[in-house]
Amino acid sequence: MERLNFKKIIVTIFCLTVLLHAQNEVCFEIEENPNAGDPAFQCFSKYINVLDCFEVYAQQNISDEKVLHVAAVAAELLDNDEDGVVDDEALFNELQFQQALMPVFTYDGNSCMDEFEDHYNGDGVSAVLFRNEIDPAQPGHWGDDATVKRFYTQSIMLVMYQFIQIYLIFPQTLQSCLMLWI
Ligand SMILES: [Ca+2]
Repeated sequence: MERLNFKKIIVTIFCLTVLLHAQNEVCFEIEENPNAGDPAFQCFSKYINVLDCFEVYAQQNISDEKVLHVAAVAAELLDNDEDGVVDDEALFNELQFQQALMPVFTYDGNSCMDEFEDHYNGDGVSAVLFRNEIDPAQPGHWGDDATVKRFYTQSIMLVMYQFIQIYLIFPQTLQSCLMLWI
């Protein structure tokens, strides 16, 4: 039940919104897609593993700059003190457990997105990004860069999904926990 410290996770996520810097200095390298043989992932050629709990998959024609920006935003939000460890252990465990990932497509409804939707059977995706939604020069700026918003959507929805699953199985236990939080 410790993994479901939901209130703490939500508070942490919104606090980090305030702390997000205009630019970050996290360094990543783009790797080859480690799951290129999986039909759901075969159209992605760029890959970054962020802090062992969040993966970024991108199509070949997404610029390296944009792929690195997505990873850097995720890293900065997860590890605001930049010590290489996710600041919130509960959130780390949840993202890792769900095998959270962010697919980056060139545009909505393209063939890669169709393949992904047809073959992906996991629970680690709650949001996607498109090429024209990413602007490394204006991180988080409304109308220009949706990376921050999509990452929050992803994190919150994954935690909510787990929250609801537990509620369906152990409703009384969860209600007791909620009473303690109030
Ligand atoms: Ca940290």
